Amino acid sequence: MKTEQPQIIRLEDYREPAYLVENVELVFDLESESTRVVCAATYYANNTDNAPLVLDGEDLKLLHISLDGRELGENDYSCDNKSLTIPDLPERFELVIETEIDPKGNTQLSGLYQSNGTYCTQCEAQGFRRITYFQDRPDVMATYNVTIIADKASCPVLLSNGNLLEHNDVEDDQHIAVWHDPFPKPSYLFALVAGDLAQVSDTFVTCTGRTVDLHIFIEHGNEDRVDWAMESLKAAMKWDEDRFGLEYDLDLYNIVAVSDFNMGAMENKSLNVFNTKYVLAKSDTATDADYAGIEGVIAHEYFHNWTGNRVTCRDWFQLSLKEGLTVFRDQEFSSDMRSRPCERISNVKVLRAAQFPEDAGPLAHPVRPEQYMAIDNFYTATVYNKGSEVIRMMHTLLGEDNFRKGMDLYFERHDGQAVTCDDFAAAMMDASDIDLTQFKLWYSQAGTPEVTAHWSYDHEAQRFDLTLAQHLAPTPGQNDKQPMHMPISVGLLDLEGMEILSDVLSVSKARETFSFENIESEPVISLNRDFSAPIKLKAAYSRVELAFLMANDSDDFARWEAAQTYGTDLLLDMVKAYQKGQPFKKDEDFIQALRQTLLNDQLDLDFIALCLQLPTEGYLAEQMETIDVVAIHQAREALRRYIAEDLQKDFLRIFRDLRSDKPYSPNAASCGQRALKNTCLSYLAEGDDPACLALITAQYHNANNMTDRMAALSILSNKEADARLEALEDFYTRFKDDALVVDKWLSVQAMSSLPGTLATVQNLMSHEAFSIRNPNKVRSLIGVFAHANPLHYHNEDGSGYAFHTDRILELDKINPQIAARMVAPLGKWRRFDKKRQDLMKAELQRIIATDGLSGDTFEMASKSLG
Ligand code: B3K
Ligand code: ZN
Repeated sequence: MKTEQPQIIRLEDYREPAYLVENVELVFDLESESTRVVCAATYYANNTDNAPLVLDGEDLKLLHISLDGRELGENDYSCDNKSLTIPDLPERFELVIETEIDPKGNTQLSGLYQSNGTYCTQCEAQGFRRITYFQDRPDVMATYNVTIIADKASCPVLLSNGNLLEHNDVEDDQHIAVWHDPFPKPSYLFALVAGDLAQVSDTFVTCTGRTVDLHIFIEHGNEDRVDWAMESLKAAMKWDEDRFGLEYDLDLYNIVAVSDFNMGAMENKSLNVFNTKYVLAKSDTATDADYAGIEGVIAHEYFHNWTGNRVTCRDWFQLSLKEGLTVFRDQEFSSDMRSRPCERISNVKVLRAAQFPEDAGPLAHPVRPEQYMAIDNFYTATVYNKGSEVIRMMHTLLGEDNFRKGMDLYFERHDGQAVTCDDFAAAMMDASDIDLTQFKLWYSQAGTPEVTAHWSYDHEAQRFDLTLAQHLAPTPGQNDKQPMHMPISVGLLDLEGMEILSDVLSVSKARETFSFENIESEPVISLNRDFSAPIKLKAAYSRVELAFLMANDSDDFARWEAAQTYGTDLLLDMVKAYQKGQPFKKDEDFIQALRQTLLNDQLDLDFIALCLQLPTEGYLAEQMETIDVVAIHQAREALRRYIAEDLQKDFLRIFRDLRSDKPYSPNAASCGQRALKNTCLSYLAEGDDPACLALITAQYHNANNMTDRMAALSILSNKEADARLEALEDFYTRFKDDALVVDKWLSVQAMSSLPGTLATVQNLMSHEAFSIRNPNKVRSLIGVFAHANPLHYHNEDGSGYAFHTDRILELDKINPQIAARMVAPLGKWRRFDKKRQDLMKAELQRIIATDGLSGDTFEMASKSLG
């Protein structure tokens, strides 16, 4: 089969739907390989004159169509593998369509499919068309009535959106459930689940005193792993009432966890479907990071009930309307639940690791993209994480009170509608009287602005001048860029480290000078505090100033940032030395600055742990014109060894002090304690001292929680020692029946810097633990290798690239969405030396030349080639 070039869909071509739908009646007769779906819908013309009705459909077997009770013959409509078109329609009509689908054969996990025998759906963005023929676009909103008929023994649980109206036994051991969702919704929020699942229930009483039943459905045997998800859900419901005045709107909220899922979770109205990874946790199987992830994702999906479901997107170009805003909301929630500075730091780390490279490469696109081939390729860090930064900047520019007024106005105006990013910005502007016209360029201009800062102090005039100049480099399809409007938060510190001034500058010109008067002595400036704008800041700080900010800045983010900037500066010098064959120089001042941080008892432990972590290899790579993965790895390892040598005693003492026999708790304070203890342990491991190896091995075996066990295993996985193999074997034996823990076992091996890692990964592909059909397994093994192991992935013999490409092509036939999402690392070819460039390009060409390639993968590979 030749690859069909996918069509480009453009924002400028947006037209309202020709017909709107009032109500959808769906009947599902569930059979594993041949499910029958009857869809009866009431359509009415939307100011269109006798336009044909074009319904989307994919992988459907059409059985019958009838229009107002009359069965249509083949001459009454036309149908191909993408759509069904019916001409000559009245103003208002009822259309009944019967289709047959094959849930068991659905390996794409889009539409209706089976996961370990459970029927479940994933309709965002375009999965509903794989269930029935429909105008599968978010601006067609309807109420839904859903009838599910299934075998009672194998599918005792039958769920859909909204309220359960009826549940009865019928003949032949079948039963039937009827659900009604009173809120009009787009098809992407439709959901159905049927299977043999266990259920854990609780209730939440809303601010107006209504009781909401909460249920979490999981596979039998997992009942003891849902407490944290349930706690998180209740906390999120309460937080949304307190912070945004948003109350839940139905009497029932269901969450179902399935093990085969293309992403993290899905916010279907009152029936969220989740990847088990974001539901199941107990202390001996989940790490602190897993607990935090569950809290964040449970909250994110819950928050979508208002930002996404009650007010949805007019079209998929507006995806960030719901995603950017909901990420902002979940980040704020997590900041209120745990340490705000640490949450901000980890959000910025994600932005820098995933979004900045996207903005700087061939796949750069604006927060509101203007064109796409496959919308599934646009669930990106730009739409989500940069989208959230855009909302955060509005929040900073408007202030909390005005922002809240803007949110209230947004819901007042648009509840029940499908709207645009412009509508959101208009509500913010109208509520605050702050002009966001220029600010909206953040939605349309791709790329990360570079802001250069220069400053000078005039002793005579007692004035401090700060000049900021911004530059936005061209991105694909956008050569000329306008200056952006951004809030830059600054502070001035005197030489004792006291804060003289703090302010948020509203920056809007290409070059602009801000003067601060009555500054009595030369201050040190702290810039872009709290990462107030998602920019690359170029500021000529001396190392002395960076150490000063590390020790004194009152803004914790800026304090951490100073440590990162200092570390980066140092490491890039070491990279150069390595490339020239020169010995590394040890910078005692940096190590002493880290020591001061380590010993500062005013700081939170999780914050100290973050400050002690050097910039990642990936971050360092982004700072280099031509990436040298070997030099980066060597330099970073050497600096870690220097730190470990000089601070060994401190690390050992703190490690011992922080060890605890207390039962595990996921609260922020205990997480901080473990984070710092394990950071100390990882430095202690640098010396290859047998006593330290014994400490690590002991922690691995004696840990009473997965965070500590996994921390020890990660350290061991990089050690050429028998202890590594023993621990890996022990880990698998202990946890082989636990899919989520096996994922960790795969990842830790895929990340190893030891020689032979690619061979290990290749062997693991045929291990009983691995399945290419399960997205979690694919991400844990292949995804982690390609994204998080630069040293081996970019091996100069090209073996990493070839292995990766083979897997992309293998996956493309099974699950194109997952295959396409794996292409990005190859798209970084421009950043490497000629030899690697050629190897990477050749692999991209090999992908494109493959017959029958999916549109999703074609888009990513062709754009990556440029
Ligand atoms: N809205 C879903 C993502 C759907 C992805 C479709 N390819 C989850 C979320 O962002 O909440
Ligand atoms: Zn979302």
